[in-house]
Amino acid sequence: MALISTSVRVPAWARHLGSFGAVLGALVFLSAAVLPATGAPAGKPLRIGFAQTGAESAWRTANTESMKSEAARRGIDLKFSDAQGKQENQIRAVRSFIAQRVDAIVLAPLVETGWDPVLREAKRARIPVVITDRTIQTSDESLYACFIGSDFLEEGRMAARWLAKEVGGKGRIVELQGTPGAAPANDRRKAFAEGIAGFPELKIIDSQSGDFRRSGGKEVMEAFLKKHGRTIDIVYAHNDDMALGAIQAIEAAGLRPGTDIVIVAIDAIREAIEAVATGKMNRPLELSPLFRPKVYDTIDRLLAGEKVERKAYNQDELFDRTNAAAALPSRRY
Ligand code: GYE
Repeated sequence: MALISTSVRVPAWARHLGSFGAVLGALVFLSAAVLPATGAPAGKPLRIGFAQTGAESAWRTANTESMKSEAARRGIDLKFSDAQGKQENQIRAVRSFIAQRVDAIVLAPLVETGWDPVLREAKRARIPVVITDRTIQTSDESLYACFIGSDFLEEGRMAARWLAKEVGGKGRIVELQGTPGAAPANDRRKAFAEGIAGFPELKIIDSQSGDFRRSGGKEVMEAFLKKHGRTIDIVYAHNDDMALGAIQAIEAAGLRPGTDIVIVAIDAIREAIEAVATGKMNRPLELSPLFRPKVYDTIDRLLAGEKVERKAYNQDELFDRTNAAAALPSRRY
């Protein structure tokens, strides 16, 4: 899988800081003498606020854990906020980080829209915001420093490509969507639909949100099974947790997941790779890895006045029955 990245350029937020740029420049100059490698003033830990979406999935829990442990390892004072799946909580968290005058803010935006006002407040306070994991839609790209995460469109395309080949371009699909309005739900849906468009006999017969949760995947799958019975050939789930919930529903209905119903999902959490290895989910998964060290490295560079990539995409991997078992021993989440 190709690593996609845009060319390196001055972050837009830095270009708009005006006279602050000069101050930043002076600080950078001084930093050689008085600042440690992190970019924080000598003796003072870097203070970073992290506004997390919630704890909806195993991927998310691993993501939180990775951000926290890496912060501890680096001696960063991480202010962590769990928004419990509510955008208003995340906005409130960002506001509180601004009030605390943190050095930088990391935001994993629950949904794509509605961030401009609070990002404007952060910009006014001259606090760089790194958007991680999920993308946003904004009318002003200068409101955040950079994005680090996965390419969800590419994931949707990969899933479609693999599936079309595996089932010979034929089958009735039910789709378990992620959280409504979230970038991974929007993009994985769109790219997958486009990817299968060239196969007239490969059809999405139903599609509903399971909110990226295991319980959601189970409930929606139960409803799909009730409605469509044995006419379902394929489950396309926007994440593993929903697929694992769907597996429970399929087994409860007396069907064999992975055999009677093909299951394609995204994330590659340990349990899903195990399911692939045992044939219950004998379908590939695309991986959104633990990429947190990259976030802190990027913040260090931003605070040191260095250029960073505007959009840095992680590399996704594909798992199927040929490589799932081998991947398990080194799997950390
Ligand atoms: O796929 C899902 C999580 O934004 C990439 O959010 C992330 C998604 C991931 O809850 O499991």
